[in-house]
Amino acid sequence: MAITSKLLGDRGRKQAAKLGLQPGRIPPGQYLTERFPVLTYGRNPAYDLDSWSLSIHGEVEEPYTLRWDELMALEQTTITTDIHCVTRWSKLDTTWTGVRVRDVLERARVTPSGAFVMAHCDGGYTTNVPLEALLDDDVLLAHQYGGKPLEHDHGAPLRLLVPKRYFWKSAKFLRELEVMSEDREGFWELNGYHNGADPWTEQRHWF
Ligand SMILES: Nc1nc2c(c(=O)[nH]1)N[C@H]1C(S)=C(S)[C@@H](COP(=O)(O)O)O[C@H]1N2
Ligand SMILES: [Mo]
Repeated sequence: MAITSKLLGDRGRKQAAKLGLQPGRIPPGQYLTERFPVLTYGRNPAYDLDSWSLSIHGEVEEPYTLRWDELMALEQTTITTDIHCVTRWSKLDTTWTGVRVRDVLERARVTPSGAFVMAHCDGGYTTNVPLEALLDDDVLLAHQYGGKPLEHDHGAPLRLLVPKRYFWKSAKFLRELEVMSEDREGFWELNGYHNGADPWTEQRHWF
């Protein structure tokens, strides 16, 4: 395991050198891909934008739901960022458009007890993130990738984007943000993935 990780780390470093990237650009144990791999547990859930909604609830004073048109009417942000999957691919300079999660959470007025968030998706996938991590500028409810509507495989109509964590925290087919007072584990976290998911310290698995 350690040897594999070291080799892939060298691969990433070599790639970075060849491309003239700064050495710290690729996290340890990752290699670059130009492709955009698809990783979905189960099938893509069907959706209908007319009946679609996103619900914000839990440890908040004002739980609410947003219809698609309401979400689109909120301030939109475009960011370019690197993404890192625990299966060891990283992709640089990916461009996403959507609404800042911070804005959506602010409107719900999180109570002082709120400290973690569970993302719930169509199809049953879940993942948990500390509330604080969702307040960053680069955390989006993303509905466009590379200037085009998200492909279904990549989470249409809406996905969470948390670039600073391994990509399994970036929940596709997002339908609910549940603010929690205590941490609970989501789908992959319950199945052996590390709760933290920091690519720079390789928080990959518990074992
Ligand atoms: N709803 C849902 N979201 C999900 C997943 C999933 O299976 N279902 N897989 C996660 C994992 S493990 C990864 S690496 C990324 C993959 O995103 P991509 O398919 O757009 O590359 O989505 C994450 N979000
Ligand atoms: Mo993943």
